[in-house]
Amino acid sequence: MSDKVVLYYFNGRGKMESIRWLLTVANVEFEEVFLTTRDQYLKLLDDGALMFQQVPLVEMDGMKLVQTKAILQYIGEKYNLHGKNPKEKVMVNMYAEGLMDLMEMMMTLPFSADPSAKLKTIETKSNERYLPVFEKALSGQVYLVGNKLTCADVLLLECILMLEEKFPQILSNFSNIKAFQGRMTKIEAVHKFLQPGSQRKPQPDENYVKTVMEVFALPKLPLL
Ligand code: GSN
Repeated sequence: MSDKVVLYYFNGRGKMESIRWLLTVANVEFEEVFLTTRDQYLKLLDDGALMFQQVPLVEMDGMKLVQTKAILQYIGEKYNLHGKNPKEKVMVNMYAEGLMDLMEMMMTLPFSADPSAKLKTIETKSNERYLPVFEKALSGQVYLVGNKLTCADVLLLECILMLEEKFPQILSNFSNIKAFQGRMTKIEAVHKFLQPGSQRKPQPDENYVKTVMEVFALPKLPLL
């Protein structure tokens, strides 16, 4: 196995996008193998590369890593983006888990029976449950945890950018989060990642959904 970091996933956001974000902020270069056919997935299974028969898969440091949260935690620990002590680490994890719950709802939109109802739920929960937490945490603070950039900040940025794609005004009542977004997007690696042609993926389209359905031999939409 080479020294390179190699990501195996679809050419789309899904569960891999947070990993792409974190590697980018950690200034780690990565290559990607995009799954486009069922045979590619079957080959990974055959090779024993997928511990639970699932992607994301990240080849890194001589390991074949699966499970998104474990991968994020490993990268966070390795690049000092996961808090300095147990109390900071648990805060990073709490924020990260909340953000992943919210982003997971968004991820499932193109596979849902009633995306517009789901979208409404996402908007309401963002406004009433999730964003107030971060607005409060960022009051008088530059970063969410320990006055230092962590994985929680990276996930928050990913999440709010995703929310704004669906609800352009959503941050209008959350001035601390908006200011945070302004600061974060000035980080050189982040700025570059937001430019066209970077490894950041666009919102899922029909082609992405079709590829996922084919690779996993799923019967038909809606799945959820
Ligand atoms: O977070 C994780 O990495 C795991 N707990 C779940 C990973 C997962 O569900 N992967 C999907 C594709 S990404 N979309 O949700 C997957 O590989 N599904 C195939 C299967 O047979 O479960």
